[in-house]
Order: sequence, then C-alpha cells, then structure tokens
Amino acid sequence: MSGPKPTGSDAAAGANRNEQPQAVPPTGASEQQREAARHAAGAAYLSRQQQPWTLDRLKEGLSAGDRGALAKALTLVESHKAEHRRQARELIDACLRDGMGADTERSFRIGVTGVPGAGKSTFIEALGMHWIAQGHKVAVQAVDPSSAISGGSILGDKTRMEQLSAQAEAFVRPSPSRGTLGGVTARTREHLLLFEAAGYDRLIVETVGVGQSETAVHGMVDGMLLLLIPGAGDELQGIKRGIVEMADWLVVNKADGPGASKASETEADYRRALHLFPPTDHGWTPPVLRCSALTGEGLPHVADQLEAFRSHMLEGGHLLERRRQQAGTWMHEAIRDALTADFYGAPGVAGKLKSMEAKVRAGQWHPLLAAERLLGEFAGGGN
Ligand SMILES: Nc1nc2c(ncn2[C@@H]2O[C@H](COP(=O)(O)OP(=O)(O)OP(=O)(O)O)[C@@H](O)[C@H]2O)c(=O)[nH]1
Ligand SMILES: [Mg+2]
Repeated sequence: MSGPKPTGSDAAAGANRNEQPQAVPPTGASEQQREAARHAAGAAYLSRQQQPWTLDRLKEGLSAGDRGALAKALTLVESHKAEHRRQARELIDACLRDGMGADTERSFRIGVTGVPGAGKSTFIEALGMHWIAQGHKVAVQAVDPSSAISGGSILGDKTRMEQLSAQAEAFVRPSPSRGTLGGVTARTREHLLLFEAAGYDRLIVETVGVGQSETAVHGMVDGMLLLLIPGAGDELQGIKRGIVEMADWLVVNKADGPGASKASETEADYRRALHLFPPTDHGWTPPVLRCSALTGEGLPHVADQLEAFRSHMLEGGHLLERRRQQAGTWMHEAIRDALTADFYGAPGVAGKLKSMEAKVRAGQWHPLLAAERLLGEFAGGGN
C-alpha cells in the first residue's frame, strides 16, 4: 500500500493495516471493527485524493466519512442528467452491497415538521448538538434558508444552523429548493442512504408545510416529530388532523419567557385531544412534550423520548417492518415514475399528446377515451 503509514488513532486499524482496506464490515462486525475499517479506508482514500472522481473513489470517500465525497455524491443524486442518476444508483447499490448501508440498529431517521417559524431549524440545531455530545454523527436535510417564506437575514441565520454546521460530526444539507413538497425532494430518500453510507447514524429531515410534505417524509423516516407553537389551536397552526395522527411525538416549542404558561396550556390541550385518537398499531403512545429550542430547556427530555420510541419500535420489530414497508412503497413509486417518464417521452405519444389534449379540452373527445388511445399507442410501441 502506498498510502501514508497509519499512526495514532489508526493503530486501531489492527489487522487491516497491511491489507487493502475493506469497506465497512457488514452487519455482525463490532462498532470498533467498523471504526477501524473506516480509519484504514480513510488513510488510503486521503493518499489518492488528488485523482479525479470515479464511482469507486466516491464510494471509498463515503466509507472514509469524507465530506467532499458525500457532497459530490449528493449532487450526483440531485442531477437531472440521466447518466448522473444512473451513476448515483450504481453508487448507492455498491455501498449497500458492501455493507455500508445502515440497518435499524445502526441508524435512526426522524422527520421534524411544523408551520413556518415554529422553530424547526433552531430545534434541529439544539437536538443535533445534544446527539453529538452523546457521540453520534448527525446529518440534516434542511429547508433552504434562502426560501421566500423565511427569507431575510435574521431568520436566514437560524436556518443555516451555523453552530451545528461547524461541527465535524455534523453534516447539514440545505434542500435545493422548497419546491412543492416543503423542502422534501424526490431525492431525499437517496440522500438518507448516502448519509448513512458516510457513517451518520442520526438523520433529521426538516420539512415545512401542512400536508403533502409530511406524508412524503413519513414514508422515509422512522419517526415524525411535530413541532407546535404555544397558544394556537390546530386550525390556527394550519395543522390538519391527519398530520397530528402521523406524529410520533408532539413538542410544544418556545416554552420560555412570556410564552411559557401558554406552552403548558397548549401541551395540556393536545394531551386531551390525543385521547380521542385511535391507538397506533405498534403500541406507542405519542407523548406531548414541551421545550425551548432557544434555551435548551426540556430538550434532553425530548431526546429521551426519541430514544424511548426507538427502543420500543426496535424491540417489537416494528422499526424493521416500517422500513420494509417503506422500501416496498419506494419500489412502486419508482416504477410509476419511470413508466410516466417513458410514456411522456415516447415519440409516438409525444406527437399526439398535444392535439389529443386540445380535442379533449374542446369537448370533441372523452378524456378516458383519449387516455386509452394514447396508452394504446404507448403499449403498441408507438415510439
Ligand atoms: N422564544 C423562542 N424563540 C424561538 C424558539 N425556537 C425558535 N425560535 C425563534 O423563532 C424564529 C423561527 O425559528 P426557525 O428555527 O427558523 O423556525 P423554522 O420552523 O425552522 O422556520 P422555517 O424553516 O422558515 O419554516 C427564530 O427567530 C427563532 O429564534 C424558542 O424555543 N423560543
Ligand atoms: Mg427552518
């Protein structure tokens, strides 16, 4: 091996020292072995850093926990170019095959949602710092700070999560745009897998919005945290019942200063309201909690409740089941997306689509008949 001689903490690499470094050992290996493998992979990776990117090098970089490699891989996933998307799929597949994916034992993914300005970013930053102090590596998919809603430098500073971003054990990725799904993109799932491949074990997806985005995030995380503000009922907060039902934790934020007593009332209101909800099928009762993301008060208790949920879900095998279901749903979504893209991209269809649509709009064709004709064109290979 031509890389630099392992020294200091690399001594832990042990048996790997004189071999070609392996990717992180698959399930069954101890955390220590994993860490050692990361160190060895890291040393080898650093020695080749001057070379151009290839998929192998990206994988190596991820395995070594290199931030540059992670950023590059995330960008690849986000690319609109078919070739980049194919490479991204190949990269993720290679990572998963090499045991770099994280099972339910090794990673915990949560979604944090709430109305604009509820304090999501401030909360995520505080929780992230708490997790780092406990020895975790934290990755965040954050809502773009330059968004129109919270735009302006004052809020912008908060949403940048500057303190958390400065930590070596944290990676904060702003979503490319709020888009229609409140910052959650079709690529967020792939981002989570890449975060895990790079060794992050506590993942947070921030989402703002009051409907679709929560449903999308719910389909990709282990648990959903709904952040509430003191003194406003559901309707005022623009939160639909379905979202409250989706939440695994309800946290009233801004329980400080003049807001403190209102926060207690809001907490009590939600506790009462939750009694009216049907019990969850996995037997976890969503707790209603209170904290101040700004002062940190109540935050350790919230963090404890996150862990309590995780243990509960792990013990009953519910977490594994949830992820399996999500994987199944993801496959179906991918099929739908690919078929839709193929359909609209097929020349036989594309040529007729506009005129057919015009006829439908003019009332000359029934929409269902027009759809049938176009689908027939597609199925008949009219491309
Ligand atoms: N008093 C008080 N203010 C808070 C608390 N948490 C957040 N804030 C303030 O609320 C404002 C919005 O905070 P953000 O963390 O940006 O809220 P957000 O939900 O991420 O906002 P968007 O991403 O724009 O939807 C900022 O001015 C914060 O300082 C808190 O616990 N107490
Ligand atoms: Mg935010």
